[in-house]
Amino acid sequence: MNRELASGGTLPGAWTAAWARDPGRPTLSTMDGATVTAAELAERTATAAGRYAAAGLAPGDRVLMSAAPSVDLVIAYVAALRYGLVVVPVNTAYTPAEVANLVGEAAPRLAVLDDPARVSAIPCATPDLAQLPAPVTTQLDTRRPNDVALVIYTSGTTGRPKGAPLTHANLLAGAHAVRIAWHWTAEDRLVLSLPLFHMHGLGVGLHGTLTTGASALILPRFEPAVVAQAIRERQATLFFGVPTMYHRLAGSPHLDALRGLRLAVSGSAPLPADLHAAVADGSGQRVLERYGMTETVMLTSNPYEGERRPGTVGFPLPGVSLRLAPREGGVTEIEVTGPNVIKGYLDRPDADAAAFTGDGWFRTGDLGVRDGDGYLRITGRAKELIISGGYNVYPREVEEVLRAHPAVADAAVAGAPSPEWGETVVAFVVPAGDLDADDLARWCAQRLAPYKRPREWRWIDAVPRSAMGKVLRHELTP
Ligand code: MLC
Ligand code: AMP
Repeated sequence: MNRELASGGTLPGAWTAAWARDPGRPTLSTMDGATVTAAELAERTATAAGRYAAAGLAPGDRVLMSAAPSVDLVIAYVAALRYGLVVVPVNTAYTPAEVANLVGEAAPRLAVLDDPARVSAIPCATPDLAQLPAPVTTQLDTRRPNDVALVIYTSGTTGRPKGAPLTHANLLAGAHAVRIAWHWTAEDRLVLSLPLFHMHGLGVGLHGTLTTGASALILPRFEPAVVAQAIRERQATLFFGVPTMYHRLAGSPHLDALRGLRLAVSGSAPLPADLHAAVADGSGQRVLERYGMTETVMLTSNPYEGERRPGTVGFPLPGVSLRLAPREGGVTEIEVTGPNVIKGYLDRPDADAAAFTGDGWFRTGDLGVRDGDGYLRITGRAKELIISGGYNVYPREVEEVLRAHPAVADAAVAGAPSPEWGETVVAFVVPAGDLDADDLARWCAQRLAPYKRPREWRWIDAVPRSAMGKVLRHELTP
């Protein structure tokens, strides 16, 4: 196996080495003209780390981060890792109740938020860390490969959220794997318009950039016109997006701008073959589709050189081993292992028992088959999950909120196909009294992030269930 994938190392170790190789290289930039060179990033993250130390945080403490992408957020994040903190990234769309739930679960010492009013139980700072005391000098970059760098919570299908602890070694293996596979070099310039609280934007976009010693143009949000302007004005070479972003680019007058890129990558949800074709027709760009997960960083990728086959996710990335395990009904589940894969969830032996095989392989919950010549095709999911615009919605979580409404006797949710979002959430409700969709929508708005809220409502007489009481989701027809 490639030495960088197998031997571990830490993210700050790789990043500071890259900065030292070329201190003058612009590493981060924004559309309003700000540029941060490698040397400046080294210095500004050291200063920010000194603020965490001055605030009384100690290496190993957790810090929750939930903010829109910005240079300040990247500095606060990199500084946290250099100081040895464990970062808990949280979706900015979460309601105060959802954030409070994670605060209770993760017990962070500090929250870094655009809007400090979103959290009340612990000290908060904005991404510029202005609320923290003046920096003190502190030790940096002392973490070891098997120390945890990130804990990302997934709501899971049952009970409490599951925390996936990703070590420096896991994340560095993931960053090197895509660096190697996509021929990423220090000369590359990535347009980064993905959120920085999920594996795609953080673990692929940002970590890949910093590990390679390349540069990223940070956009606060995805907008086709701004992405096109960024590609043209900054001679960007790379763009990474979820299928919804390609759908919006394809429906805009800005698709042609993708022509200027060296590589456009899609992931986090299936890229429909007709969208792949529309992007190719309108921009000449043959989008490279890859497959990954929070718990495993990236797993497979279509080839950089050679056929990028629509409807498939290609081959295992460097360092990743993959096998197809037979399941009931003649289907096969994708199981993986490698230096990129977590060893277990935080304090959840029940979840570990379900997610890992006896010989230590991770069950992805995704079903797949190989084409005759080895391309992996994802054919479905063994897990109960709806993916909307690249965000995961766990049906159980939405159902629990609906069932808690006093005028709901029972409820179930399912994903309906959507050209824009991939899937959208549809609710099937058995009313127990007078009830309309507006009441339920208001109820959900107080408790669930917008992307989890049902977009359509169906009134039914009974939720179809198995003898064991399990919702028969395939019998719910959106
Ligand atoms: C926003 N909305 C969504 C939504 N995103 N609804 C369903 N699904 C989503 N994903 C809501 C908004 O709150 C708003 O609701 C309405 O839809 C219209 O919003 P918008 O302004 O059009 O949306 P926008 O803010 O532009 O967001 C769309 C998007 C965003 C595609 C840019 O969803 C996004 O950044 N997705 C990327 C997710 C991602 O990074 N996933 C990676 C997971 S890691 P209202 O009620 O206000 O009208 C992973 C591993 C791997 O999966 O392999 O990568
Ligand atoms: P998350 O838990 O947010 O990391 O989401 C991971 C899940 O996203 C995977 O288990 C897959 O179900 C899905 N996924 C990621 N990339 C792809 C892809 N290219 N095609 C299909 N599904 C994908």
